[in-house]
Amino acid sequence: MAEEPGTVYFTGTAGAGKTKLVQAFAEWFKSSGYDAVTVNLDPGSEASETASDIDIREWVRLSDVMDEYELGPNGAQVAASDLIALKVFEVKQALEELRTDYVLVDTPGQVELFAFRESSRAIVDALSGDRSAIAFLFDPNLAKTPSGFVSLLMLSATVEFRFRLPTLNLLTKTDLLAAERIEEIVAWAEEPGRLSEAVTTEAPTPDVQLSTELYRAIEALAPLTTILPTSAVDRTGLEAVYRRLQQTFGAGEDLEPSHAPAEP
Ligand SMILES: Nc1nc2c(ncn2[C@@H]2O[C@H](COP(=O)(O)OP(=O)(O)OP(=O)(O)O)[C@@H](O)[C@H]2O)c(=O)[nH]1
Ligand SMILES: [Mg+2]
Repeated sequence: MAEEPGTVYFTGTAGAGKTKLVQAFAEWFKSSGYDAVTVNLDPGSEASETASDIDIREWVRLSDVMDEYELGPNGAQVAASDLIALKVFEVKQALEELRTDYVLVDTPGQVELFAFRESSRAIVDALSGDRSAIAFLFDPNLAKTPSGFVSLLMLSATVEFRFRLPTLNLLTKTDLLAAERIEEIVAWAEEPGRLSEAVTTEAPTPDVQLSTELYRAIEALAPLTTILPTSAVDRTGLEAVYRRLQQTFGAGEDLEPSHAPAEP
């Protein structure tokens, strides 16, 4: 077992599939014979409290914050994200009691809460060390149009810029997409020319300067980008994500299974 576990923060727009992917990935780890611990950092999560090994709702719960501070759900989310930072020591202690190779962290529903609050940076710094990464989830509902894809690419770059952590782009819910659509989205990530062409075809703009600037932005972002197709339903791509994470953490090799894989 590595000295320090690899910690992966799953983030993305509301409903992108964070909670379900964290759970599917944890199950994949277990059935492949590796160790993983799940942490829920979403105080408003509706998932069952037993679904994560460590759950922030033990300390901070959105409905309580709404009542106590007389806030609506959005204001309460903002207040809760700062209250979570005050409980990070408790979370860290709980984590240290569960020695593991990987920590999979589910983050609050709205990406801007995780990306833009200073408290998130403090939480990430406190919970994880050098072996940390972000999995940025592309919801296929948005990612299937060229303009939606570009918007997510920019959001992912913003998250990477805020946290300065290696960021993996994952397309989620691929069981809902036809194979050609998945291929097309993967190609947009890998070939900026195709993406720019698709954007211009989708919404031709008479503003030449805007198209040129947008093209430049895409060219700057896209060559650094790949996107891995995943599905929490049929488990597509989970092994590929694991291999990419191992490379990111500089481990290169796969971990030795810490116990025999479960019999199918
Ligand atoms: N078909 C399919 N549906 C999925 C998959 N992953 C998630 N979903 C569905 O998408 C919806 C949102 O999934 P969640 O995992 O709750 O997404 P989330 O990003 O955690 O959502 P919030 O925390 O509310 O922002 C749910 O209805 C899930 O059942 C998937 O791989 N395939
Ligand atoms: Mg969720």
